[in-house]
Amino acid sequence: MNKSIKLNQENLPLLADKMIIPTYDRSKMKAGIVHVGVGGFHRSHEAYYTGSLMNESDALDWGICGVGLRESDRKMRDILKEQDFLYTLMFKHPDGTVKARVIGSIIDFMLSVDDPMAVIDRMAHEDTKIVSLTITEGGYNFHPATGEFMFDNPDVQHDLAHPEAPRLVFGYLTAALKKRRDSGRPPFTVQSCDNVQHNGDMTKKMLLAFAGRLDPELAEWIEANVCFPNAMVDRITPVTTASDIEYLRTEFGVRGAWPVTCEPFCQWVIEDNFSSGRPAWEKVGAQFVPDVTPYEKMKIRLLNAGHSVLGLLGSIHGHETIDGAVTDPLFAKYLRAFMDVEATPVLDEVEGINLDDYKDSLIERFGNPNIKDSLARICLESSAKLPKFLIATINENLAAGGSIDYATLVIAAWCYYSDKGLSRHGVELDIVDEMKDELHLAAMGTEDDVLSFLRLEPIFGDLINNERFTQTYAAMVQALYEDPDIARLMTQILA
Ligand code: CS2
Repeated sequence: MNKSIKLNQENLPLLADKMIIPTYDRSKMKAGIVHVGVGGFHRSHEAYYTGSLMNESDALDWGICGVGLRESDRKMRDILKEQDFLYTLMFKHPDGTVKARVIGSIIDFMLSVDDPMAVIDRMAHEDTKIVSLTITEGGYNFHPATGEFMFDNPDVQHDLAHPEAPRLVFGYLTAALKKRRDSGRPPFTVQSCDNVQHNGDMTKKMLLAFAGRLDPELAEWIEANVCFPNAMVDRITPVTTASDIEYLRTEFGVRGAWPVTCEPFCQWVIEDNFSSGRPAWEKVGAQFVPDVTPYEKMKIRLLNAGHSVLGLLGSIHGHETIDGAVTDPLFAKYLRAFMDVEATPVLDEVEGINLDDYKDSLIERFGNPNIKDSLARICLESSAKLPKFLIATINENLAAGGSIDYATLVIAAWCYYSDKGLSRHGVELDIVDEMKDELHLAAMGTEDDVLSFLRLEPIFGDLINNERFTQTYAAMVQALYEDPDIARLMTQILA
């Protein structure tokens, strides 16, 4: 293909024979949704569902205005703006087929660092019916062990002192809801799209804690009037690479500066609890259920935890991607055993889902050779992920007298990883974690005090007081420090 077409509104008709494009009149769209955190996942999930709905029915009032709360979001804003907020989503099938479509549901993007009041006004605007969030597990600012809002976070202190120019999402939600209440406007729904169990309840709890400190009456109004639907979100979305951009240009003839790639699978299970209406996402595959609890627990404890098992053990072994790890027979066997022996016994029944089939499908999805999901992405911010994904399973098995070996090895591996930052071959691992320094410090003490890592109370709570756990952990961590051949330890546990 010698001539590529730049992705923008004007050129859209030229792309119609290459991929699905928005067929609706984008000039008539309103921003019914303000979304905080426009990363790859939002673009492969909520924005995808919303764009699909617009192609199928009249939903033009549900356009999305993106919001970035960090300076680092500027690049995404600039690129999307340059493309009239259009981008390409490429679906990578396991057989090598790649399908693409242009998503047109995003119509604007604001950076709070440029103009915080403009973001508050946008959320308070009468067109806005939903404020949705993809702010990652760490963005909720809850103490991993106690689940309470962390007021000692310096950004929270800043936001309490400067409610008109906040840094964190809770400051924006509070200021915007205050405006709505004061002007007699109905509230928007606050919809979390993160991998946090009971993500709606968690968002509500955190927001009420923050707003309550600032204005207790407002907090009461929020509690009585604002809806926070819980939801389970799922679509594996690796980090976009330079070769994805190149692929889009050479295979589809499209010049897009920041496409998103994802797996074909997609799931969104939502509690139908919205204060000011919602898009008919069920028309394009979302499921509305009365109680999302069993779905989200199943997903977090099997998929996300499964990812972390492969991520940490695989990094030490020297694997680089999820498909690379899961097609290694030892890792596949270990993952399945972790799921069957430790994760499943503490799960509830999920209506309409056969857990064996679900686990089979996860292993198939992980094995998709075209996704190339890096272990570095999976291990990103482990301190915000593992307490809910994995440590919760250990705690429940300790209480029930169940097996803990498979998950405990992952904690021992996490200690080694945080301490040495190296694979067993001595290859340096790129660790990105808000708590990187604390993790490193705690792990570093292991050679003198074998339980040193577990003294990180915000992560492990009182696990250190459980003798069965500490004995299992100590033996594993000692063996790993003597010889980081993780495969040997995995084989022993499987035996
Ligand atoms: C991953 C998730 O970040 C992680 O640890 O497990 O991003 C995962 O890919 C998504 O939740 C899939 O829906």
